[in-house]
Amino acid sequence: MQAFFSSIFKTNILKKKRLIIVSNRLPLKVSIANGAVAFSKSEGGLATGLDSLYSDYEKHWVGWPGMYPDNDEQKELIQKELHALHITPVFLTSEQIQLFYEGYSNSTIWPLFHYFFAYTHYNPKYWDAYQAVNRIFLEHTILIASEDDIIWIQDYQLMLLPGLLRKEIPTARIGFFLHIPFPSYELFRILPEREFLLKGLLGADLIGFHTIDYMRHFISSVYRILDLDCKINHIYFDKRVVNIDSYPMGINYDLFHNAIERKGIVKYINRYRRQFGNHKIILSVDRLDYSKGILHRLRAFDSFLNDYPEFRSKVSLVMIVVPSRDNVEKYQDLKIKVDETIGAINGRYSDMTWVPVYYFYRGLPFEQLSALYNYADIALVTPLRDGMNLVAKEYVASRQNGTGVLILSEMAGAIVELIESLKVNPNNIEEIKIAIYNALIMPVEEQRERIEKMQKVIKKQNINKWATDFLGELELAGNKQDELMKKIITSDKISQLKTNFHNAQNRLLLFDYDGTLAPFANDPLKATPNEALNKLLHKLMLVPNTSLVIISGRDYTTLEQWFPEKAIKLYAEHGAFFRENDLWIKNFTSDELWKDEILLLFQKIIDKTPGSFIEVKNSALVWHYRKTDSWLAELREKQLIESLVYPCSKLNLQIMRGSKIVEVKVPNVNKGICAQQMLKLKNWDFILSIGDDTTDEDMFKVLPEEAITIKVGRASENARYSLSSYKEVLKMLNEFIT
Ligand code: GDG
Repeated sequence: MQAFFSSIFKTNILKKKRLIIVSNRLPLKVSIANGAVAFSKSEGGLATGLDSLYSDYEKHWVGWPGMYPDNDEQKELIQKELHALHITPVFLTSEQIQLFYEGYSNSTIWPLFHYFFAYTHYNPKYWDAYQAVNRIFLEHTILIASEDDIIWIQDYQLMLLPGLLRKEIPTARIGFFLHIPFPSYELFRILPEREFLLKGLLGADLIGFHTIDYMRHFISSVYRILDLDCKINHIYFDKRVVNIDSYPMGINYDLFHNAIERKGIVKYINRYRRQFGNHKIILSVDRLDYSKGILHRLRAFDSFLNDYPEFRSKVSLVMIVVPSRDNVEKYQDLKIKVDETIGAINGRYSDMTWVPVYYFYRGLPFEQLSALYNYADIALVTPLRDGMNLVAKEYVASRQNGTGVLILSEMAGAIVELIESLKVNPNNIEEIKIAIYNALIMPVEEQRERIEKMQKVIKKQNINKWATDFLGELELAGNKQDELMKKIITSDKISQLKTNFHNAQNRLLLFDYDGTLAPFANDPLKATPNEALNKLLHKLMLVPNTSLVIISGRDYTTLEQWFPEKAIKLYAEHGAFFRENDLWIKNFTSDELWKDEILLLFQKIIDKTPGSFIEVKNSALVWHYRKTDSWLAELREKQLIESLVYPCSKLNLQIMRGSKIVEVKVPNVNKGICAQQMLKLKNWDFILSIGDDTTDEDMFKVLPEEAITIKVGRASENARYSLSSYKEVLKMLNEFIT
């Protein structure tokens, strides 16, 4: 027993970094017999996977022990024993398990995320319990976690926990891994609580999925449901950047590959050899679950025996079905159907010396399972949906002599890596039937070639690599997060800046307008400065020796109308024009002949993109897509830029991507040039530059190091500080003048 736990909780006393794993279930089962606490391993992909995780961290585990203590004494006894092993048990009542685990987790999320829409069951009580239990996990986690710890939350039962934890321990490194598929937006959007789940997940610094597809679906849901700023695999949420990536979970390769060297396993293999003789064996191993495609598989085997009678008496299917969730109705129904189907097949085909399906409705000890992996000629792994599927990998790893055939569903995450398997659509009975036939007649050389290639892949991408990659990137993401956090201007910093502002002799204020001093409006003409902003700017202008400059992408007619006070220096169209006294001066040399050709290209895109439009400026043409569906906008943006590259290089024009815009403009005009012109005018001893857009980066770049550069929204490498929105900018500036 002690050996089992020391293998889970190998700690390195030299490095003290603490890793707290939080999962619904602990990697062990607890029971009480004769007043003593007893532990045993628990089955399931996650427990099996993390069980063999070795790392340099001091590891702690928080989770449900899988039982209900009879009284407080028992609870305390379990707690004591588990605490000594760095395990914090979360005790839940049977009602909580019924509503949170069997309910929201397994009757709502599980079916929906596995594309079993019709099985999805709603009950407001489920959601209440899900929230309540996530909070209970929070309470237990914060009892042991501190801000220097790494907290790694596992799976769909705890999707609210990252957000809850983030509020309690804002600087902790929080990671989340989803072991099941993340469904397409079209399915996910059905959930009434979709927004809360997404926001809960976004409390993490890093969210991991098994495959790129799940990751893509998640990002698409975030885009569409929360309308957040997403850049490739980074999502900007609540002043933080959340990283999203795929980490295909692996297995303990050596454990399975070398298992055949164990005496206990050889004993079983010999026993099977005696029993099955020359019969070919097809193996299938799953938890009892409708997502695993057990019935389809049986139908395919039935059809195989029917259509290839020459294989009767020569091949048997060994089917291990591990009992699971037997309190959920759908699972009870499935069990009955599986029993009936197997009974029917065996009744139809078996003879005195041959049984077509050997059925075990129980979990087998590791030795026996491993012996079967070694003995079976074929593994038939055909889930209708599966996050990853570790059984497929374990079978391949176990084939030390290189023979064997893996038939694998294209709906399992594992298919991405196991491309040398015989790929089948698990809904296509005919295809599975033919795959069984092809597997049975596959020459040994081909088997070896395929198995060897797959072994190479899964040997490398093993469980340790999975955990190390995830944790390494979580730490990196956390470090980057710290850097960004340092840039956020605190109220202390504002007081200090205010003092500097008032002590200065010559002040230069360089402000962008949209998104910096005012919010974005769907119709750009409606983003007029309001009275409060006008008052603020007026007060700033009245501070002696202060030059207030607005450098905007807007055309000069609009700026003139919005800011008639001549004391404000205005740069329009990113500096293509500037106002001097009453005059607008052109700051570039090219003509406007280029516009017709470019307009045609813009028009083509607009016709196909509802909600987008063109803004025609003197020095530029702008395509706006703020109101367009984000995926469509992304596609059209790419198409537009592709079509612009050649004409723009021919006409010597610049293509620029901004905040929900693509702009084509004359060259040698940018906000950096405006800022440089202003720098030359005086010996400024207080320079404040604020902007939210990529075009403002040019301004930040040219300013001296001591300038106070502030990026609004997502922090930028070129700006020293950041503020989350225009509201905070206004708050800070108001502070300066009070
Ligand atoms: C979830 C996702 C994802 C099974 N029967 C016995 C036994 N097992 C072990 C296997 C394997 C594990 O249980 C099953 O793992 P899977 O990956 O196939 O499936 P889930 O339990 O549904 O796991 C899944 C996984 O999380 C990891 O992220 O791959 O997609 O649904 O390791 O060996 N072990 C023993 N006896 C059995 O009878 N000893």
